[in-house]
Amino acid sequence: MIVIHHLLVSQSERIIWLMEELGLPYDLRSYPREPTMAAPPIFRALHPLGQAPVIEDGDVVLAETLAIMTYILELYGHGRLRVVAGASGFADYVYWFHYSIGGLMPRAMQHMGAARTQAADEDPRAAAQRERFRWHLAMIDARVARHEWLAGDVFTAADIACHFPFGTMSQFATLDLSDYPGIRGWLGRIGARPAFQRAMRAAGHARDPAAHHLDTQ
Ligand SMILES: N[C@@H](CCC(=O)N[C@@H](CS)C(=O)NCC(=O)O)C(=O)O
Repeated sequence: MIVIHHLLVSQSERIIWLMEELGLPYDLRSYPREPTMAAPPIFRALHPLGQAPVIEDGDVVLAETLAIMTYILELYGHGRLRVVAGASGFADYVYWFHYSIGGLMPRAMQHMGAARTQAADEDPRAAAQRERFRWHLAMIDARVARHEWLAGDVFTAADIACHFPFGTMSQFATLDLSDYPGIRGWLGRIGARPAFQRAMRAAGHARDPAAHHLDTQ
């Protein structure tokens, strides 16, 4: 059985969610952060970079969210939660899946860092960063306003991969989605998924971590 090493309140919840969506069993080991917010030493013992998530599957020890998700989907997904090569929507699936951590996460981290800095308001570089982040929000909003899910009509791992900045991460920085009804609708559709609800409970959340965006609808 796959062991998921989960750092509480972190990106590793995506892996729990993926397993719940696939209906696969897993052995969940959850750890709180250190007082410095770092992951505890077990993560460094598992992988040189010492970050979550990490999974173990027999002899395989694997880090890096999208690597883990790809590994699970390819080995155990039986074609579910992804668009196979050649099928309609394949390019969209590949784009949104990889955009999640290649494009969105760095921007969202920057946004979170800037939102915490008081000087950010007067700093023209911070204003430019905010503007850039709005391009991302507008792009995602347009996509999920026109399509039910990021890859098109079908929920995929791309939705799981892109959700984190709008859920758990957005609890720690101001993220006003009032101008983005498409994103709020998408968050609502995700929040209604039983597998998502089970996963968030297992990950340690008392409620949907994106619920604060939906309260304002
Ligand atoms: N690119 C990595 C990033 C992993 C990462 O930043 N993990 C954070 C949790 S959100 C972490 O372990 N933070 C604690 C630390 O760095 O000590 C991935 O997508 O898996």
